[in-house]
Amino acid sequence: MHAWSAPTIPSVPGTPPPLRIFDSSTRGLAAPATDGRASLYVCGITPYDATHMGHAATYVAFDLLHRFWLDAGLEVDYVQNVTDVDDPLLERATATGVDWRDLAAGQTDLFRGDMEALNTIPPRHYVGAVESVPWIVPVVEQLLESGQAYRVPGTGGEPDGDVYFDSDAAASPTWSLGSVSGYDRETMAGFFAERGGDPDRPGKRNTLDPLLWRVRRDGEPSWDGGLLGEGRPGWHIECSVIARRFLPAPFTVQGGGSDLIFPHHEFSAGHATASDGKPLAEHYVHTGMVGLDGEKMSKSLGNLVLVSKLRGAGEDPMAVRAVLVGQHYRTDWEWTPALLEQAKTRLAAWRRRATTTTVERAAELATALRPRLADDLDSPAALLALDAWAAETAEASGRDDTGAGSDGEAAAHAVIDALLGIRLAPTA
Ligand code: 5CA
Ligand code: ZN
Repeated sequence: MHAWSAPTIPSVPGTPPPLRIFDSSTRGLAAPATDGRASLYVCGITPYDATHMGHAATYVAFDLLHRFWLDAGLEVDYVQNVTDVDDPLLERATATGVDWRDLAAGQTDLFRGDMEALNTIPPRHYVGAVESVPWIVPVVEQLLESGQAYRVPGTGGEPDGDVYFDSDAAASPTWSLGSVSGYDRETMAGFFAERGGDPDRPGKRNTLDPLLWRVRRDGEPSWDGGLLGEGRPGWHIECSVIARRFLPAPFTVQGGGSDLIFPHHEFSAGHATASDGKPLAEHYVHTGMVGLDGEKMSKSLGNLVLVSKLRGAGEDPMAVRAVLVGQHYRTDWEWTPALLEQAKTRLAAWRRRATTTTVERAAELATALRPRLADDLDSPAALLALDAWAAETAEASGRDDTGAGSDGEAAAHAVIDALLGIRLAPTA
């Protein structure tokens, strides 16, 4: 499916120091080896409700990584999916009397508009679950054939033949249960039940085994599954197959919110390794959860601050972006209206200061921002450097800003846009 319009990324003289970023699978800082290219897969939305601040924070965080790599002169292959068929989407469609396809298409469109307004670089490949079904079927067939998947007999009203991943049979030196999340069995069991798993389904070999293929049920959409029979894919195999199809094995960074560490990224990796013996990704990077009034912001709870609502109310999307960039990507935080007000004040100060800056001072700004971003994407520190720059007067900084003018302003705008994705120039 199509993504959204790509913004122009200004190029800024100079290069950043090497990146160090926190890898949640090793629980330590990693220095991704990139060799001129980097590849990124970020788990996309399940489009049954509009983009909230938690989604926006996650995509803006990976947009900072994308921009860092571009600034380092790398070619970046970026893939994002859309889970355009899944239980919560189908449930919402039924509850609201809307066709599930219309619900998904409408919400995906809203998301595109939000991402564009927030100045995020689109993925090169934006891929829906529905369009990936024909690629998923042969992978599940092969997992069955190699004994790393099994069929579960029908019981308690469920039909025969759902296919599950055999976590124990698939264990290898490259992947075994817990190797991506680092969680112990008890923690995994808790998250599995909480996040869409079905530990109590009779006939499973390991209660944590996830669904690969759900055979057709009346009233649910289904596709030709070859030897699997009519049905639809499980969630983790979707991302595993899409990532493998468009990115190298392993690719550089698997990204998403920390709510995806287990079971989603654990099993996306497990499925890929069971299929071809290779690790899914070199590094796993996860964003903290954004909350509202003491709870995780989530579509299922309904406690949402929507990007589209703020835009509709006339808020500057760059102020929203400044709130998001002002938080460290790994920290859990709470959205408050005060944060938006603060961001507006900062943004206005940066805009004012840009008009008095010189090209030379703008270059120094880039030199100040880059090491902060290289340090595990410390964007709050980068914004403090912007505040310090904005607080400077020509006198206080001991320099003569008489050389300032539109070149200096354009240079400052370019630095702040290229590295942080914050556009200071008014948009048409
Ligand atoms: N479609 C799947 C991923 S394949 C999914 O999790 N969709 S989602 O719509 O629920 O979330 C989309 C992205 O936003 C995921 O990366 C998720 O981890 C992230 N996310 C969801 N809620 C929050 C939140 N409150 N704070 C930060 N990130 C969040
Ligand atoms: Zn995913």
